[in-house]
Amino acid sequence: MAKNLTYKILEEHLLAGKLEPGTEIGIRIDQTLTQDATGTMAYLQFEAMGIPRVRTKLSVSYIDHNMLQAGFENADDHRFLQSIAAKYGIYFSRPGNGICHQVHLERFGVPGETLVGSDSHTPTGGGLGMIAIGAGGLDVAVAMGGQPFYVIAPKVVLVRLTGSLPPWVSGKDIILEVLRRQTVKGGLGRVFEYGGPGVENLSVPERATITNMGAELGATTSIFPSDEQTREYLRAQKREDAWRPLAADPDAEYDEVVEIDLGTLEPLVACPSSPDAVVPVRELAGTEVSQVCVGSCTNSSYHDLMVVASVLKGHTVHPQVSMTISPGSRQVFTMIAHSGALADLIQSGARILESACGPCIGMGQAPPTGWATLRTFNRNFPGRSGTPDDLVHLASPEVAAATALRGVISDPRELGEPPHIELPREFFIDDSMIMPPTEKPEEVEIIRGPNIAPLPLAEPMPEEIRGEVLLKLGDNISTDTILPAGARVLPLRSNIPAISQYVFNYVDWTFPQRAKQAGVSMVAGGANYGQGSSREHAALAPMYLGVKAVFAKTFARMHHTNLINFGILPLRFIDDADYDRLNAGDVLLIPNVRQAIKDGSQITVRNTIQGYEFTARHELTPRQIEIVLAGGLLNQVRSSQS
Ligand code: MIC
Ligand code: SF4
Repeated sequence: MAKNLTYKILEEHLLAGKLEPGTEIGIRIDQTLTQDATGTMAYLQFEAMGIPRVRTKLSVSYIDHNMLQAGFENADDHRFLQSIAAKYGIYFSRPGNGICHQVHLERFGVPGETLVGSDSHTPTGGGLGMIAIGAGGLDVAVAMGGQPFYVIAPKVVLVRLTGSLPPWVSGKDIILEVLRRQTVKGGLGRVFEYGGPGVENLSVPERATITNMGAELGATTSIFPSDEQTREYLRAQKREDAWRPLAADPDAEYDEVVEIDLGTLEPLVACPSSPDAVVPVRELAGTEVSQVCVGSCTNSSYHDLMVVASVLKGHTVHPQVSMTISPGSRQVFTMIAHSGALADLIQSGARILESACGPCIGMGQAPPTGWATLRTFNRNFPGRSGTPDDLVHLASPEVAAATALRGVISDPRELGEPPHIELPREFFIDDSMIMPPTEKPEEVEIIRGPNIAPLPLAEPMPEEIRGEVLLKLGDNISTDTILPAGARVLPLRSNIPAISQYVFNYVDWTFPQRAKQAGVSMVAGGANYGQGSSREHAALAPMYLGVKAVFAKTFARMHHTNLINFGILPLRFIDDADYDRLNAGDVLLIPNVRQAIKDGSQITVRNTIQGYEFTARHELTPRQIEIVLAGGLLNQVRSSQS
């Protein structure tokens, strides 16, 4: 049977299960990546597994998120990560070397290989023809230990591209168009595979922008074929030997097809505060902004920054606008310096930040209250910028540059001829900031500062769960709402007792205290609960506070897995009326919960305050049932080793 590219690669890596959409499969993982905000926990978990050396082809640890060193915490974590990497066989990308996804694309990605990363934007690697999937740190730790990575075999959506992009329209507009049509819920259980004649006109960095922001669809991942563009990119990175051609069979079957004629696209913008609230830029033209930020793993390539520099050259950023530039990698930074574009940016008054996530994750540059900001990033969930009630717009580098010049959201097509920027024939290659692991692991001592707290473990699932519903929330609650990031909270990522004080901070700052008092508690949400990041802290910290079950209409993939990995039971409302009827403050009882989970997917729940019963559903695979009953994956891995 003719196969699509996704299933070809999955089949090559299949270790367990049957390749049928909707069923659980285990796949072999060739590469892993971590970043510093999720990495400390992932490596503490890896250490706890007692495996002497990673068993992947390649594992890389990046430092890119926790770069603001306002206290000792982040610096301590970086030391810890460096020593762990050396000891356990992991490459270490030093602070300053760039954002994990950009550097991984440049220096490590291999078409046809599998990559799991403790960051939701790991699918950036799909731009090179990889199956690259984001996951919680614990799943990455298990993959580093050579175990299969489990995922639900996806449906595959063909995004068929025809034609070519008009001037001033770029990869960001393609993915914004997909988000406009499919929404932040549309990718659940799906891989978006790009094909059609329009693909060959897109460079690897443009493709990577698209696969990167496919994360905002809630998709398992996104992928492009590996073709001459891929070869060209790898050649320019002096890695042509990593190339192999990969494509779907000509008559491959897909579960769904989305058609996009690139020629009809125009510059788009996602409005506050959801990446799918997409409208044409012209509809917002004239909206005043106080800030423009260029960067993030979505749009910080050499090409992206050269476009911005060419537009700004010889001009000054509008007096009302604070503009920031974060190059995606040291390679990009060096190249814009050599080309002179950096000087043009500095001269324009743009504020040059280091090569890191920076404002994307609220590590500085929080915008002023009540003012719109426009960013080339991928997420604009409420409060993520660091300012409560923020007004974050997401758009392409082209729109960002035009907006920075004029101080109001602007359509770049009004600027006349677009700059012509060629992809370099050779990128600047210097891997001296990537440290290989040591040959003598026994000589490496792990450095643990006071910020590294011991790992909390959950108790096995009790016989019954009785707890108060402390919060009832709406649809599309992101992990940024469950456990905020930002400059104050991120430094506590290796200290669960400390970070748990911030759970649901923007919604109800009394939550941690109420949860502690309650002992056992629950939370209820609407559709797509837990969308966004891979951060397992959004499950670990609630677990630490005593949350035992979360009810929702539907769950986002990574958060669903993270809840299970930390022994919290995710349950779906079968009937929306049961969601409507439930109130915060109700006390729910799930009797004989251990047996009920094993007996089938339907679980009877008693509302002891309102005096009625309803049926909820779990969607645990047999493997996940074992994990939840054991009180989490770490408990289960440990007991299976002893
Ligand atoms: C994000 O963009 O939200 C992050 C910060 O990169 C997260 C990871 C984290 O919370 O550390 C992600 O995307 O997974
Ligand atoms: Fe970093 Fe932002 Fe990308 Fe997350 S989305 S990895 S915070 S640049």
